[in-house]
Amino acid sequence: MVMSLRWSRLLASLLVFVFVSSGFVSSGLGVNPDGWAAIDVFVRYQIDMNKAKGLAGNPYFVDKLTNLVLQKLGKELDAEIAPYAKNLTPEQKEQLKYLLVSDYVSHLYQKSFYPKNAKVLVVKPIKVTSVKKGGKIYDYYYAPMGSSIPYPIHWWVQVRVDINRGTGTDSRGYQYNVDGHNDLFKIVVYYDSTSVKYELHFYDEDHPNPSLDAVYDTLRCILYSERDNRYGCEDIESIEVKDGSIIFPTTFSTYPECGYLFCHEVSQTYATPSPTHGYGIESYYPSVEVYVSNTWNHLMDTVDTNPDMVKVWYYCSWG
Ligand SMILES: [Ca+2]
Ligand SMILES: [Ca+2]
Ligand SMILES: [Ca+2]
Repeated sequence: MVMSLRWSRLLASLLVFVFVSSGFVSSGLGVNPDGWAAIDVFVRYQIDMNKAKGLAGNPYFVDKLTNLVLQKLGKELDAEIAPYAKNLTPEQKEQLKYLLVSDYVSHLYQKSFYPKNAKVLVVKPIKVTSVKKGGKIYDYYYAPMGSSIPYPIHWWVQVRVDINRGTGTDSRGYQYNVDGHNDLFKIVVYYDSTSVKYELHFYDEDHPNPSLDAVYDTLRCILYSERDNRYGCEDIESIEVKDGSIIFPTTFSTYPECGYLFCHEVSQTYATPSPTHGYGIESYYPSVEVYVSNTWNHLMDTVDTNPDMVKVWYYCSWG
């Protein structure tokens, strides 16, 4: 599907507005707001400047930009989603706008983290066995690939309902009704001698509310016209490993929430309706496990935020 001109123009104006008005940088670049190629160049430039200024690790990066967009351009977004959102409540429409914008900012931000002169591997996990243990079934997937990537991550763990569908309530009391088919079906690995970026491809992601999910899938696949749409709309998220640490750039499921005196960490669970894209760093070790569906939109951590939910385990052998 080809992105509509209206979407192109809206996003172009959003992005120009966001990065100029946020005060992160003042750019002298001439930008044609109708041209996606020019926008991509412009945004990459802005992100590079943020990184150079040390703002890349701000845990509120995506949230701040998202809220700024919603505050200033909510009406334009309303007009964009209106044809698809007739059956949604006003609250769901607000959620939808937040989800779409935060996903888009996060997407562009993640694209800036590629090792220079990277070698590339494409790995597709294959199911090899199911094991029953303690009344639960564990599916094991295997992805053999000889390589010399510097920080191999072998274990990727996804909650089963995200693949097989299901309904329920998560440990924080959020309800979900998801149709599944959101399998981690491909991992694209970009690496050089000192760092590696894992780009995780899921067939889809499911908002816990099916009505909202249907509209969300449709709009994402208009927005990202190159993505696989056989089971909804493909979701792509990435992490980076270097200097002995795993970096979750806008893909961390935990974020700090601060009151007047203290901050505390919020560990978001699977069915959190509007997840906050956190920024986080965890230690790398060879047997580390990455929980790729701590939230339904595939925010992650090396810590499981849904220990009560059944999992599927993917094992990658990197040779
Ligand atoms: Ca789905
Ligand atoms: Ca979906
Ligand atoms: Ca996602």
